[in-house]
Amino acid sequence: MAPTGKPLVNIMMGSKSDWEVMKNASDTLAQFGVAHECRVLSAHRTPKETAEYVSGAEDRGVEVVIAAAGGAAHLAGVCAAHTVLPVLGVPMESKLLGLDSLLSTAQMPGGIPVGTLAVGKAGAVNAALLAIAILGLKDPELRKKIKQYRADQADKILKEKLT
Ligand code: RP5
Repeated sequence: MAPTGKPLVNIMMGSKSDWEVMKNASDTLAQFGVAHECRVLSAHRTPKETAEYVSGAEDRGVEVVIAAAGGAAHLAGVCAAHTVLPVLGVPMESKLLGLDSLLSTAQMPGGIPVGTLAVGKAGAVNAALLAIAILGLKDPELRKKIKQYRADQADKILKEKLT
C-alpha cells in the first residue's frame, strides 16, 4: 500500500512513457514507507507548470526532488534552477541509448547542482535510495531500514548458487 501523509519526495518525469521505469523509484520509496507524490511535468511541454510545481515544493514540506527525463533531458536542471532542495536526476533510455539524457542531466553549469544517477531502472531505484539516505540524516528509523536493506541484499548475493 502507498504510504500516506505529507509527501517528503516529489518524483517528476517528462512523459508518461517514463513511468514504467520511474515506478521503480516510487515502489522503492513505498517499500521504505516514504510518502511521495509522482507527477508528469515536462521542462519543454509544460514549462510554466513545472516551474510552479517545483517552486512550491519547499513550502509543501517536500525535502527531495527526483526528476527523470529522456533525450534533451532538461527537467532535473530546470527543477534545480527553481528550488534549493536536493534534486536527483534520472536519465531515461532514449534513441541514443540514454547517453543524450545522461549528458543533458549531468552536465550542469557550476552553481546549480543536479545529483545524477545511472540511466534507466538502476538510476530510478538508486535515486529513491539516495533520497531515503538524505531523509535518513534526521530519521534514525529510516537509517535502520537502509542498513537492513543492505544486509538483506548482501545475504541474497552470498546465498546465490551457480548450477
Ligand atoms: C522526454 O522525452 C521524456 O522525459 C521522455 O523520456 C522523452 C520522450 O517522451 P514521449 O515522446 O514518449 O512523450 O521529455
